[in-house]
Amino acid sequence: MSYTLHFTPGTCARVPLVALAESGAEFDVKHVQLMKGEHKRPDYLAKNLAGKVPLLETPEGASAQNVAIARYLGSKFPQLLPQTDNAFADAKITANLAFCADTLHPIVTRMRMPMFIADGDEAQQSVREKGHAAMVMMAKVVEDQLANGPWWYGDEWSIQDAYIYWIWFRLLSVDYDVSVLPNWAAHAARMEERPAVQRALKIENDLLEQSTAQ
Ligand SMILES: N[C@@H](CCC(=O)N[C@@H](CS)C(=O)NCC(=O)O)C(=O)O
Repeated sequence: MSYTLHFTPGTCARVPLVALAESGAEFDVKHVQLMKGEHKRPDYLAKNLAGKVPLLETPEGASAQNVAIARYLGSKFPQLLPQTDNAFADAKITANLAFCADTLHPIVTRMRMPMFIADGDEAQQSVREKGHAAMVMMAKVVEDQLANGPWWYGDEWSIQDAYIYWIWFRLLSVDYDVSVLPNWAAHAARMEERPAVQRALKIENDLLEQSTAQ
C-alpha cells in the first residue's frame, strides 16, 4: 500500500479518509482505538507527538495535522485542491483549511466535549454556550461561502469540502439549530451523493461495527 491512514471513526480523520477515497490512490486504514489509548502509546507518539488522529504514513514518511496532510495530498493529487503558483492564492488555500482546523474544529469541541475544557456542570455549560455563540458567527461564514456554488471553491470540489462536511456532521451531534443553514445542509447532501464519500463512510461504518462487535 502507498498510504496508511491512522483513523478513528467519527473523528476529524474523516477528512483525509474522504480525500484518499477521492484521490483514486491505493490506501490502507488502521483503526486507532482512542478508548484504549492507542494514540498515546510510544510507537504512535514516535510518529505523532501530539498523540491524535489523523496520521498519514506516506512513501516519504509520516505526517500529522489535517492541514499538512491536506496540502500534501493536494500536491500529489491535483484534483484534491486548487492548484496555483501564486503565493498569495496559495496562502489563502492554507488559510481556508486552517479556518476549519483552528477555528471551526475547536468551536465544535467546546460545544460537544466541554468536559475536555472545564470541570463541573456550571463551568461546562458556560463553555458550551460560548462555543454556541462563536459557532453562530462562524457558521455564517460557511453558509455565505456556499451561496457561491455547489462547493467551497465554486464548481471545483476540494478537500475543503470534506473538512466542512465533517464539521457539519459534528454540528448535527450537538444541540444546534441547523435549519438556519440551508446552503450547508444542501452541501452535505451533495457530499453524500459522491461515490468516493460513500466509500469512505462505508469504511468508517465497517470499522465502527467491527469495534462494537469486539
Ligand atoms: N490539529 C489536529 C487536531 C486533531 C484532533 O483533535 N484529533 C482528535 C479527534 S477529532 C483526537 O485525536 N483526539 C484524541 C485526543 O486528543 O486524545 C489536526 O487537525 O489534525
